[in-house]
This record gives sequence, C-alpha cells and structure tokens, in this order.
Amino acid sequence: MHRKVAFIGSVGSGKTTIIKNLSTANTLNTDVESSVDIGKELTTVGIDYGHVKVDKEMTLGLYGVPGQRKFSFIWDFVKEGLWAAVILVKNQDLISIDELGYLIDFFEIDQQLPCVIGVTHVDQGMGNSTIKKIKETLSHYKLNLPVYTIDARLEASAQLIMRTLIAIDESN
Ligand SMILES: Nc1nc2c(ncn2[C@@H]2O[C@H](COP(=O)(O)OP(=O)(O)O)[C@@H](O)[C@H]2O)c(=O)[nH]1
Ligand SMILES: [Mg+2]
Repeated sequence: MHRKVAFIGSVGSGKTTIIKNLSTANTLNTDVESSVDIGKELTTVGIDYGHVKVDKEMTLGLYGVPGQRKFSFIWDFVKEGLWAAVILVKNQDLISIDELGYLIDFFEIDQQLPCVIGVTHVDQGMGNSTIKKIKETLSHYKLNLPVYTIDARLEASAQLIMRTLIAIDESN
C-alpha cells in the first residue's frame, strides 16, 4: 500500500530537511532561486518528494508543500487522496504561527486525518508562547492534535512524527 503524507508549513519551517531525513530514497527537491527576497537565498517553489518503506505492506510518499500561498495550486495536487499530514511551525515565527489556521482550513484537517504538529527551531529559543498560540488555534477548530517540539534535522524527531501518524491511523 502506498500512502501520501503532506509536510506543510511556512518557508524555513523544516520541510525539506525532515523529508531528506526520513526518506530512504534520494529526494527530489525543487528549490530554485526565489524572485522575491524572503530572507533566505533559496526557497521551495515546487514540491519536495521523498519515499519511505515502513514495512512489507506500507510505503509512504512524502510531499513537502511550499508555504508561500502564491504556489497553492500545488496544494490541490497534494491534498488529493491524502493519508496524513504533518504541519511544521517555526518557533517564534509569527507568519508561521498565523498560517496554521489557513492550513487547517485548506487541507480540511479533522480528527479522522492522522495529523501531527511539529514545532521546529526550539533549540534557538523558548517554545512556550508558540505552543500556547498553536493550542489556541487548535481549540478554535475543536481539534485535538499532538503537538511536538522537534528538530527537523534529527532522525529521532523525524521517526517520532512518522510513528505517531501510524499509531493514530491504527487506533482510528
Ligand atoms: N536550528 C534548527 N535549524 C533547523 C531546524 N529545522 C530545520 N532547520 C534548518 O532551517 C533551515 C530551513 O529548513 P528547510 O528544511 O529548508 O525549510 P523549508 O523551507 O520548510 O523546506 C535549514 O538550514 C535547516 O537545516 C531546527 O529544528 N533547528
Ligand atoms: Mg524547502
């Protein structure tokens, strides 16, 4: 069985990093130079793709979806037939935190869809206020989703996210 997992979140939240980290095959990454200055030389304007074999029966297709809304046409493709979603929020980044509601709406996140929120860059500053704001947004949407503080560069973090999605799926 091949299943589709979306990694969504604003620029710099760690999508490309976590997909590379999880993927057992070479990842396809479409970072190209951005025409607008968003404070980072390279930004994702396409999608990341990675692939992971969980066991004999299950493989996962990992899709990293750009946070910049002008590329949201790509989101339609990723949304189709989605098995699970990972929302990455960059710690203390107001744009990233604000985007959460928009992403929940667009991807129609509900309790049926395995979904985990990962707060990244917590090694660079306290995560408390970011987590508080995320919890407020979730309660507004009456959603009860796991919120983890992670480091997208660490294998342990990537595995935690993946194992949680599988566990939620098995308990649904
Ligand atoms: N310190 C720190 N750096 C991170 C973390 N997650 C990602 N990064 C770095 O942040 C930068 C942006 O990550 P990237 O995966 O390109 O973000 P994307 O725009 O969502 O694809 C890269 O240099 C990553 O190595 C984290 O949790 N802590
Ligand atoms: Mg990227």
